[in-house]
Amino acid sequence: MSGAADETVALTLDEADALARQVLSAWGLAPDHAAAVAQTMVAGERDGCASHGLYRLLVAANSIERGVVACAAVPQVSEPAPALVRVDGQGGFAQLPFARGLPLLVDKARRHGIAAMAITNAVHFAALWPEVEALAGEGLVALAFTPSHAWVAPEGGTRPVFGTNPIAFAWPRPGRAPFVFDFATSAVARGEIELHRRAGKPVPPEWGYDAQGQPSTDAAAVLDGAMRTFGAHKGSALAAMVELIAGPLIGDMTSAESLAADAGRGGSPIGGELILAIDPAGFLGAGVEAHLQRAEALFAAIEGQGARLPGTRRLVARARSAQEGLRIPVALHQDILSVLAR
Ligand code: NDP
Ligand code: PYC
Repeated sequence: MSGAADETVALTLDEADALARQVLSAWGLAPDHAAAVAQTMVAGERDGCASHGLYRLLVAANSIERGVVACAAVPQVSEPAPALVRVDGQGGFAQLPFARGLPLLVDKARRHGIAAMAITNAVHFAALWPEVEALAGEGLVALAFTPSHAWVAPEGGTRPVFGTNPIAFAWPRPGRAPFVFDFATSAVARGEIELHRRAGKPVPPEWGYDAQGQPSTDAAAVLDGAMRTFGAHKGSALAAMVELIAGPLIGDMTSAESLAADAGRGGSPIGGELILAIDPAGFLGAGVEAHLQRAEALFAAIEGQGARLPGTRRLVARARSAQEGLRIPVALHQDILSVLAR
């Protein structure tokens, strides 16, 4: 431990998992949900994604407290078409529906070359990379999209319309970890602004507007106002795409509808997620290995000039956490214990 703001508590990965399950169970989550949700949060913390790590225990407890989550929901898996999987989350957290639909999605992608899974009616608070990474672990190319709550202004406006709407992609690499990226279409994830607010730190003015539509460096003011998309009109268009393909296309809510359904309770977004899985062997047949090797030349050209691949920071953090365990801020640890005691 060092100075007050930097003081940390050490946890092994197993201790973090046990703590997460304990908190989630104490808040009434059924054991299979608690296990799936804890796994995602610990993976986030392990990989250095603090905004979607153990901090999310506070977020999950808040959503449960506000009556947003069906704690013992039993996900319903169906097959609307030969290459489609639908998992109705029945109002529970999205992690268990993903796990329940995953084997069928993998099977369909292998049989048809491409398959899609829609998770609907689920509460989503998490990062998407664990899901696309799981599919790449099966040798599949994967994409995932989910809307959230209407917190983000379109480029050219200052009032929220879009969610923070992440897009994740994974590409399997022979003999090594997949190429993975996963980012919000907002300038930054909302969770990152929440962490700035907790730490009393200013945010860059390009992250958002206050409620009067003025650029602001006050994290709380931006949370009350509107976040901005990344990449100006380009991020704005991608945010709209996520609304469409993981909202109306799969029969679920847009971010504005999700926020309206929350009715001021302040819970996590509830709605849908679209996941696409593509088997490289579908187009490439026996040539699949040679073509995947050609992709390696692309990665080498990126790294060869000193640029880094997305995902490498996470993998370094993962290796460090495996060696050294986790360190979380004392204030977060105290807040988690308070939530456990409530
Ligand atoms: P970032 O802006 O930090 O971008 C993250 C991605 O960009 C990662 O793949 C990261 O790789 C990569 N990256 C970052 N810097 C570089 C660099 N210099 N060179 C190459 N690649 C780089 O993340 P966001 O704040 O946009 O999102 C964080 C998380 O929030 C995501 O996991 C997302 O899924 C989650 N989220 C979830 C939402 C939901 O509704 N469920 C809503 C919004 C966000 P690396 O990890 O290796 O640094
Ligand atoms: O950080 O923007 C975010 C977010 C929304 C839902 C889950 N995470």
